[in-house]
Amino acid sequence: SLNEQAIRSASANHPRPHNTTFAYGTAGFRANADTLDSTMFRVGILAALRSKKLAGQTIGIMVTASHNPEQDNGVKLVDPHGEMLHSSWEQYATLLANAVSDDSLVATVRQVIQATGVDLAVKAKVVFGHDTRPSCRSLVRAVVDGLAALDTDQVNAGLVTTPQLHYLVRCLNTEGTPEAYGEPTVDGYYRKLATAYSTLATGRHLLPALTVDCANGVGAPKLKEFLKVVGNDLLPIIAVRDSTTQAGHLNFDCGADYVKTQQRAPRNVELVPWQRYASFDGDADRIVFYYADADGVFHLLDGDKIAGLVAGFIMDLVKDAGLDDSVKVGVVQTAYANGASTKYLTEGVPVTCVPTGVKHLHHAAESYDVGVYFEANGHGTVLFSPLTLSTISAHSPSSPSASAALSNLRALVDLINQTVGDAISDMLLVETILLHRQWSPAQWDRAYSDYPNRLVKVLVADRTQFVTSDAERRLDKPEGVQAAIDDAVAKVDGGRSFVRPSGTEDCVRVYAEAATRDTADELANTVARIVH
Ligand code: 16G
Ligand code: ZN
Repeated sequence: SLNEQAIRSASANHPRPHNTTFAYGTAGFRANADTLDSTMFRVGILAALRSKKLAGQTIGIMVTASHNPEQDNGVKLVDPHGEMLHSSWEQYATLLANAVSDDSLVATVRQVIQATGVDLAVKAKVVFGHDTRPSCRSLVRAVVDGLAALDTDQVNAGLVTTPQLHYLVRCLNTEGTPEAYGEPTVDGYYRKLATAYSTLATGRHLLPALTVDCANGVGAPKLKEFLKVVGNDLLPIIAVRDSTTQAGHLNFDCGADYVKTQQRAPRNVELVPWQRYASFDGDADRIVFYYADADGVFHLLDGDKIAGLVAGFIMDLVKDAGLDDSVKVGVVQTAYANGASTKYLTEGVPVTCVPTGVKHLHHAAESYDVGVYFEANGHGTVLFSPLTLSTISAHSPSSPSASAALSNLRALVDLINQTVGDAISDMLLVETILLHRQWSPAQWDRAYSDYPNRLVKVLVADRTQFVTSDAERRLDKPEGVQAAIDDAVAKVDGGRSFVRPSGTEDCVRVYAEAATRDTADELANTVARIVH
């Protein structure tokens, strides 16, 4: 039964701030850390309910605000297979977070139990972790109080990257089954990746070192822990922006989001021409690569470039292994993918476009035998369908070269974190491919040239008035706006533009692409004026 008194008295220690409403959005709850204590407590309760609803399977809680400034924090829930919380439960997260008093919280818990058919007799199990933000310590305590109020079995994963937490959830729920994903410890995660990477890298001619900007976040200590396991001789890496103890440094003038949106190297990182660089974001679930040419011009290798590199490599392995009749590769993108990447990919593979947000990409990728998904911002991974996994493990190769391709394919399956985008795993994937191809970043970049593009933010009175369709590429509302955008686009050579309400900020975003830098800027400004 429900211990209402336990909830009520614990809730009294985590009062809800007035004049704030919370919404569980595409990336969970995210706000200034000072406002989040009650929300964390309530997320603990929700995770316990979710676990009970799913027959006591382990649910994950990650306390992080990713690339947001250091003073923010946030929290997201992870479902048993290591994927994002099912969207049907987001409304309950929002309801609980906004209950105005201890009593109404209890009533809301009752309401969620009723609506979802939770069996209170089931013991709940939850694993939780956090990033390097100074606010995490007290916010995690609030989560624990929420878990305790429902007498939950807890696993404290401590300081972890977001994808490590997703990995742990999947491992804990599959341990001892035929679908076992790995040893449910962070050490097990390192060993799994290190073994796979060693298989793929051994015997290859080493490339010059990769410099990794860790965004002064959790990726720094975790990358170093991994390097101890894998050893430096197969993976020469120089970690920079790796300070997690100095206040205000997290994500500041560095990290994947900074590099992608500013289109420049982290501040004070001097790019040596033609060398490889990569940036993680604050919770290490995104990565972008870049380099400078001989003139010092910055070149970004973003999620689109990664998708092309990865899809091409996997298709080659599948073919060389003799599996190209039974295993089909597909790519999933969003409307933000550069048009040049879509054109390039479409020549070789089926490409699907879905709305922004990891859950949409992940879901669409599941419909391919091998689904490669990346957002342009550097979040992405590769999913192998269950049938494909058994095909790969049962296949007997017909030649020594087919056999070599097959072992590489098998190692690749282990190298890739299939629960969610993972900066460390994606870094290893890219490094593996460059090693096999013996490519410099410029050779990788040669596949296609990005069309000039511009992203602008427009503040509007009410962004909920903006309703999109066709994977966010068209505006159904406000009426007439799409027709005006179409007119503007038609006047520009190579023009493409779309408008969507942000899921994380109170604004709408305008994206525009065109044949030249100037016309792309102009188109973005024209469309911004149309929606304003
Ligand atoms: C969230 C999404 C990210 C997306 C971004 C777009 C997840 C875990 N994260 O951070 O994938 O790129 O939102 O932000 O789904 P926007 O809606 O403000 O443009
Ligand atoms: Zn992130």
